[in-house]
Amino acid sequence: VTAADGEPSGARGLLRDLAREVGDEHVLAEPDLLAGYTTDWTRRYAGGALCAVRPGSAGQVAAVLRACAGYSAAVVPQGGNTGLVGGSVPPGDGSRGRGVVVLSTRRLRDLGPVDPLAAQVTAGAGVTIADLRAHAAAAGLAYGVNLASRESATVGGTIATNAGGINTIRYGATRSQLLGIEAVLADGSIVSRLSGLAADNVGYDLAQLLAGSEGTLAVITTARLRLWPAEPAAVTLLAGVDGIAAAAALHAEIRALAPGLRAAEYVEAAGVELVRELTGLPAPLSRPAPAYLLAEISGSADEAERLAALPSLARAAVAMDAAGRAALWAYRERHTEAISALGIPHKMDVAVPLARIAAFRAELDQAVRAAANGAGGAGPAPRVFVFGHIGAGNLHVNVLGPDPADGTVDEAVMRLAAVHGGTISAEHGIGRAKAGLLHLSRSPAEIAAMRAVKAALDPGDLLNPGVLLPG
Ligand code: FAD
Ligand code: 2HG
Ligand code: ZN
Repeated sequence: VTAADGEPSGARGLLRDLAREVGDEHVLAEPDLLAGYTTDWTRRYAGGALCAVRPGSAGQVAAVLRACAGYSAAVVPQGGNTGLVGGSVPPGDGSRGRGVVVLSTRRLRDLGPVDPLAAQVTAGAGVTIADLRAHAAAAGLAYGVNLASRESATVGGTIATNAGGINTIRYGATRSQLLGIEAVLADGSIVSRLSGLAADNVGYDLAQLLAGSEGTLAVITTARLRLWPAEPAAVTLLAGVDGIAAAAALHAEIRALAPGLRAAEYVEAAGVELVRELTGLPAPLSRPAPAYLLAEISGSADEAERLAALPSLARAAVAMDAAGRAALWAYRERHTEAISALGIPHKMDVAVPLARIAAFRAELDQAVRAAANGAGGAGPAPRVFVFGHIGAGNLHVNVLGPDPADGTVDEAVMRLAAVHGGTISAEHGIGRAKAGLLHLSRSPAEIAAMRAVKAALDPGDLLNPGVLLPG
């Protein structure tokens, strides 16, 4: 291991100790090896690190945390590095003179046999969601979380962010799948409860405390997860609608008819056009619409036929086979990639009550324009893309144009969501991106309680300092 220049004192000693614990080949300090660990998926967040370390067991994670604590180095836990709020990479402004170590969980890939009696499985933190889903499917069961980053996002990362995704309306977010956890606390102690008992009522629920903790309380190493009966999709449909109010109403109409509704997603014409430019896909419908509702229903063929006959679905593309369904999903799932191909976006992930979603959308463009101008945005008008999980009231607002380093537009969108009774984070979490705006969605008493938990479990501020809680 070669230490880089300009590193804090003690760095060489820490690199040596880490190599002794996990093996030289799992301590990456050379800039070209380190680069993939220090910049996030969006390219908006990046920072320097002493090294990335890749422990291969909970015991090695504990040894890494003890070594880092001994040198007062900060630790940034990282799974698939698909997080969208800057929480999986080191801070851009350094860590107040502390060295930073990225702790990658990607080697923690044990995947136990599916327990068909309990419908549960035990999975290492580094297992990807795609691998977990395939493993469950091979046993005739399903994992409840599904998201476009499935090939890279990990079990540990999705627990740490309490990830949502396209099936949240049916199965809940990641915390609803979580039955037990093994994790390493900042002092190196290992807490482990992986029995998966459906009835176990003994005190504080540490697994649930870690769901959504964003790497600030512990490093998750293994999880016991709930599985669901597999429900083959009966139909996927993409319906043209006149706007967001119509999309919300159509989703409610479908839900009333089809209890197996498991995805209700929203896209707009601008985003669909962008996806088409990237992918070469044809227009989804013969007559373009200003917006679209993408719905997926599991159930019987009868149900699918009843739905297809709905007059409000006259303007819909309907697919019942896997290839046709995947083609419709591409219009929705390739938004993130298509937007990133144009530049570094400002990404907001708000939710508002469905009753307020049309009012929020109506005020959004003007709020973004005013904020961009207020920030001295003499450049081109900001481009606003809105899409998301409308069944959960969750809208992704992506803005291209304003300087990625300027948070004025981000704050304006989050304030607008708060004014409409919404939240600043529906599923991506707070990370570094929104820590300063926590007060828009949590009261001073709630923030004080969160700080007390953090101080009790991590008194030395070892784990992900600056993430989730404002510094
Ligand atoms: P990382 O990005 O590596 O880390 C995320 C956070 O978790 C960081 O704060 C990190 O410190 C912490 N962390 C990671 N592993 C651990 C661990 N083992 N122990 C403790 N802390 C840990 N998110 C959604 O919610 N819904 C979506 O539909 C969705 N779609 C996406 C689509 C695309 C194309 C992309 C790029 C991202 C999407 N995301 C979505 C965001 C992202 O995939 C999720 O936040 C995911 O949960 C991150 O998992 P990860 O393994 O990549 O974690
Ligand atoms: C999605 O639902 C993800 O596709 C990503 O949560 C959202 O790119 C985004 O802003
Ligand atoms: Zn999403």
